[in-house]
Amino acid sequence: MTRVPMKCRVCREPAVIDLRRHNANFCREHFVAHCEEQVRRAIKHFRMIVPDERVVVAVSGGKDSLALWDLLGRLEIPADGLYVGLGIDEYSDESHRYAREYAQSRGRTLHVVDLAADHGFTIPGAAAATRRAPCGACGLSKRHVFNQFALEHGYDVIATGHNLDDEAAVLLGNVLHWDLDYLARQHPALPAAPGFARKVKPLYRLGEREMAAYCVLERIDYQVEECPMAAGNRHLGYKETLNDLEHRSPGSKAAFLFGFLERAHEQLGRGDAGPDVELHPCPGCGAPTPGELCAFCRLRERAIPVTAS
Ligand code: Q46
Ligand code: ZN
Ligand code: ZN
Repeated sequence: MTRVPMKCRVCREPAVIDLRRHNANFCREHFVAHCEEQVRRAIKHFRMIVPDERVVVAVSGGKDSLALWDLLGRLEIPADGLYVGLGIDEYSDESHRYAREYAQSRGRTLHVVDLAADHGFTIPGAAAATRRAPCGACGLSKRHVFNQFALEHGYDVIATGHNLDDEAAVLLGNVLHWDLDYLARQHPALPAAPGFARKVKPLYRLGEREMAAYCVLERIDYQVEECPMAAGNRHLGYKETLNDLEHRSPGSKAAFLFGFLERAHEQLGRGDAGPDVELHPCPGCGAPTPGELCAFCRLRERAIPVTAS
């Protein structure tokens, strides 16, 4: 049987990728246009970024954040990058190199905050001291550093590279545990609040495979290795489950996530701290916190200091 070559849905030229979810194949040019369109729609639908706002992209050196930075450039949304050094041995050094090389090759500004140099600890050191899964300490540290950096440097918006697969996996975890607080806070655009910059996820309409293809087609070199501390991260299991489902029934992931955003999220409120929780500046770093020291400062106090590790 001869194989019929795939043709681009738009121009009928040979296609380079098939997207079963969209029931479409695309050539390189129209695949890039498709990615651009999905990001444009996301930004417009949730008013993620309005003209003249200052945007900082959380750049990890992986495919998603570099593709996001690139796509914002295509949409003529100027954005700087921020790389956070987590101190995860060669993995962090390499990731930093990919982020730096992309920034240099495109003439973009990449800021760097290094947990070891700037805060005296690393993620492995924090995980060992707290005896908890490293991803918890890592996520908390990244959120804190991005937010503080944005506020201190006058950025209005923090854009992260979370894609459709990431968001659907997080949603599955939150639904399995019926965690209403997390569900309320799961949204592609979290508004700014006193002490917090707006946080947006312009890639939530694009899947992991699309982002990898975008980087390959646009010749963006990225960190392909998985983080060595990811083992045991329960989201990986949720992703596999959703991939099985998607394989059997293309479009399931998008239906799950988009249905939640369109039909369920509003019923949950916006997931702010609520009127009864009073926030005050953390004595260690000034970030708003309901307790004495904020969670980041407590982690920093408990983590094994870099010099002793
Ligand atoms: S970097 Fe950090 Fe991820 Fe590594 S330790 Fe976990 S959260 S897996 S995105
Ligand atoms: Zn085409
Ligand atoms: Zn603090």
